[in-house]
Amino acid sequence: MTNEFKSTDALIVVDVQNDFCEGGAFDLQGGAAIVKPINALARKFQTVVMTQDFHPAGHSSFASSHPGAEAFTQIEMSYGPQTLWPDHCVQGSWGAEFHPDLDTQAAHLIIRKGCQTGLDSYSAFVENDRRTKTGLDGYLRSRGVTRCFVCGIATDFCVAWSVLDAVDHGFETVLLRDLSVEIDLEGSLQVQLDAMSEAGVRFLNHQA
Ligand code: VGL
Ligand code: ZN
Repeated sequence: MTNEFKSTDALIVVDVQNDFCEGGAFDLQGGAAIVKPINALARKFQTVVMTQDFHPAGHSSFASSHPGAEAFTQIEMSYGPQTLWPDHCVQGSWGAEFHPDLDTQAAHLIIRKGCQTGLDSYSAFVENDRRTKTGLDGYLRSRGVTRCFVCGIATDFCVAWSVLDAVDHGFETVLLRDLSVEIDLEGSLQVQLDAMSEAGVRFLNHQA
């Protein structure tokens, strides 16, 4: 992989937070391993954006907020289907903090998402009602960014939704495949890899 990134390139680091890594609410294996390579990569970009999943307690995406409902099942919200999750990334909790080894000082912008009780947000660009914007599109455009490199957690949820929205917003988009970690819920990883591939996303292995 080339070491030369352009001033029109941005790195978007999605949800590298304790709850998505080993020992957190999702306890995904492989989370910790992507942190140091992401730090090294971030130093090469002139625009680095990190996202932070940041829910109030009692968030509507938590199974615990819906009596009788189980995590990893789907319900219908006013804005469409919503997967229910274990309680995670609660504002002020350890799980919501970035992984302790993530070099957050490399970030020019940190976007917090999923902050409204009744609305989840996977994408770094638009929340799950597909109308509420995070402002990232305008931020990137005003810095002259034309290409987005995306990595982080989870490949098949927040990373994929961010990647597909980056394409929708007109950015050339690259998924850093080996710097992303998946949840893989009932085949969701393959579904999203196919969707990204169909959308014209380039897959890149950073360590190759
Ligand atoms: C995520 C499920 C719930 C993610 C966030 O970062 O992919 N997944 N909240
Ligand atoms: Zn969440």
